[in-house]
Amino acid sequence: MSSRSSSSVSRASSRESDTSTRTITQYMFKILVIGEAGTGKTSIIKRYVEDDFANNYKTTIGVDFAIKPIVWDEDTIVRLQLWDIAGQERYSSLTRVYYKEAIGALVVYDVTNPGSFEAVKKWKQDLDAKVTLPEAIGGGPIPAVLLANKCDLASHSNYAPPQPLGALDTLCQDYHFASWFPTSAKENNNLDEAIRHLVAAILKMVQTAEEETGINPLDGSTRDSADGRGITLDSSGTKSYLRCCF
Ligand SMILES: Nc1nc2c(ncn2[C@@H]2O[C@H](COP(=O)(O)OP(=O)(O)OP(=O)(O)O)[C@@H](O)[C@H]2O)c(=O)[nH]1
Ligand SMILES: [Mg+2]
Repeated sequence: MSSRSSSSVSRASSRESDTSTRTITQYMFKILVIGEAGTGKTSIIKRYVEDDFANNYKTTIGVDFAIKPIVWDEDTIVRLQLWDIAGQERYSSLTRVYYKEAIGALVVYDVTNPGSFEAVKKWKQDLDAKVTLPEAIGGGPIPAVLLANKCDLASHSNYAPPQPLGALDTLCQDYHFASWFPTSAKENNNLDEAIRHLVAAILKMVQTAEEETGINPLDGSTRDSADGRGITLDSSGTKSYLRCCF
């Protein structure tokens, strides 16, 4: 899989003259999942993609991947390519390669591990130093959402993290997170909401740039040049993939 296709967009051209078919736009977003070892990155992805959870801890070696398609609305499908980045220090020299062409990130800490909260700053700074948005969307940091994971273990609860809420808000402001969410991969809490928030932020940027320029800011394609790579719905509403895009 080329790194280019990892953040590219498949765009179907409009077919206004053909009333029996309707085309929808498919986006592919490369999303990084980063944070200290043991905070629950692999578990979050497993829960989100497979709706499954394992209590045993098997550390990630290097990087792993998962794909999650989302029917965003009747005209839009988003395929998330989730990159599960190992948290162990020994892999840190590889992150520049892993981060290439990412368009969004989930930064995870473990609410029962204060060290992992402190490390969020390091992960976010490293992320911002190594990957930026395409110039066509203005450059700058890629959208990121902070996940306060393992909230099922926070004793005082309602899934509130033990860190003072003010501290989380300040961290978000100082380190440019779009937002933070208390999550539990174990109890499937707030993952959909957090990821939808991130995807909404990315889509807004990409679609605004497309509307202004007519050009896909991620891969430079125009609607016409990408014709045929989208999905057509026939009059019965059946989906048919015209060509695989990655
Ligand atoms: N109680 C609870 N345990 C969790 C949760 N998420 C993950 N865990 C557990 O935490 C441990 C580590 O989870 P992983 O998902 O492997 O952590 P990771 O961040 O991928 O770790 P590395 O791959 O080493 O970077 C495992 O034993 C999981 O079962 C959660 O939301 N609640
Ligand atoms: Mg892992």
